[in-house]
Amino acid sequence: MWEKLIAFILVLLVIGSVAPVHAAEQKASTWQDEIIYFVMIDRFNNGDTANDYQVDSSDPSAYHGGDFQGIMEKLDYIKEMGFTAIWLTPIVNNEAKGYHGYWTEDFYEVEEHFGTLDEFKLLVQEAHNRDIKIILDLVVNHTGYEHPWLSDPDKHDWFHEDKPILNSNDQNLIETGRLAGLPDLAQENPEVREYLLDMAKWWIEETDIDGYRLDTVKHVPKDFWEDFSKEVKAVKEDFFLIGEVWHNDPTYVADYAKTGIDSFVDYPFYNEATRIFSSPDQAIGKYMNGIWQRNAVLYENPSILGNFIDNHDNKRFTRLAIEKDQDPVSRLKQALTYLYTAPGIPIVYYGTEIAMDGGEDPDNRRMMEFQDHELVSYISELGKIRQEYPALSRGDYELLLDQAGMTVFKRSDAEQSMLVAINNTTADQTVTMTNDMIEANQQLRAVLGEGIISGNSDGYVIRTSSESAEIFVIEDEEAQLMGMTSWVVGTGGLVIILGIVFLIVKRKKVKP
Ligand SMILES: [Ca+2]
Ligand SMILES: [Ca+2]
Repeated sequence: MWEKLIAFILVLLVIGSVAPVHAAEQKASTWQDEIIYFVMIDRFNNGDTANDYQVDSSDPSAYHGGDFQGIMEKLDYIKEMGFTAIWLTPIVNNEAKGYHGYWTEDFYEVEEHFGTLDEFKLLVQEAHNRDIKIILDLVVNHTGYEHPWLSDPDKHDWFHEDKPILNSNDQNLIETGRLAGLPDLAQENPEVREYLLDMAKWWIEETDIDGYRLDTVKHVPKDFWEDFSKEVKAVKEDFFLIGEVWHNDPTYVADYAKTGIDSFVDYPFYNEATRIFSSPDQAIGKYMNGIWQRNAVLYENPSILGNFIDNHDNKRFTRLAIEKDQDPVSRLKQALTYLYTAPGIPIVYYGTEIAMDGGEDPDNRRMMEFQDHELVSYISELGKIRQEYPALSRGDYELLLDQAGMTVFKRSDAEQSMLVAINNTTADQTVTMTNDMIEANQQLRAVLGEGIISGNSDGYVIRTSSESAEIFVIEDEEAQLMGMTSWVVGTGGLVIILGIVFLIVKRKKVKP
């Protein structure tokens, strides 16, 4: 009986110590907490040479051999870098040379270079087993150049007439013209619309993917996207839609949020971030703060936008830095720090973690080389920090200090406040955060970087070396003290309970 009592007390103790952690884990899963790794399937990892049909790694426009099996083998690598979701380029069957996936030949078949439908399902399952979500790239604007429907007399009205998009301000032409000469689907035709909606729903039901990255959104009419969002989101709870509206005007991009698309790859963010961080001494604060302020007005939830510094359609960030005679690794560290601490979902393009070089498409799609690299560690560290401190993914953004090449901003939610200091200059900097920026009686504990900064009568003095960044959690000294007290009390309580158990057992033993 005593053994049972002891076991019961021990169970209570275990439950008591585990419960708070469990509660923290149960926070509502929303997409703003994700960190996305973007993979071009053909260029990532060749896990199965049996599907290497006409592979030529010396030709940048040919298949290089990457496939589902290769991604599966690297899921742990992706997970360890702190990513929680993977965006994959389209997997549908493409016509010859469609290594990138954007030249559809059959909307319902899997590209044979990548593997089979069953292999893809397994990839999704293996990702889910690791708490990684899968976002699939989907193209509904156009087909490949030689799609069989083009020669099918019954499908004549499935395409718009062949005309190029010569005027980039003519929205009707943007929607009905041929992008890069690609056959443009007529979504206003009810048969086409139904086909595309059924297809989009089928992939979710069949493979259990978690989201779509929608290609060429601005080339398809908004009323199609309204139907699309409604129908597709009804298939799976919390299904995520992130659209590509490639435009520099934030109001133009934001107008598509009315269609029900949750998020967009933020090109206005990309333009400013790459310009500012690809060389030192550029002003940061006012420009990046401007992006945030505009987004905060334009979007219901600006923290769900997708931020990036690299993608498959633009020169790699490394190339931008090289063109300015800069060291790409230190430039990337600055840019990545901002990417991971600013409001918005960080999206990292494969290869950025090894500072992969690359000019315009297709040079920006070189085959991945897996290697130890300081940026792999740096990204892992940033990922850990972003996951550990939700204020970075959910909190407000407040610019505190903005001087030539140096910025300090605060990210706060109801639970915590973080301070990010980015020294984008080639000199060491010392800045003081006055008590109207950060209240007195607090301390800054570095989570990227080292040490604790206590305040003095002037405020908090932050010293940063040239081209470096630090992230702090702002802690209330009083709260710290209370935390210590509750720990002491908690530990004391445990000692007392164990003492009682000990006495009871002892008493039982001495009984005749
Ligand atoms: Ca292969
Ligand atoms: Ca179109």
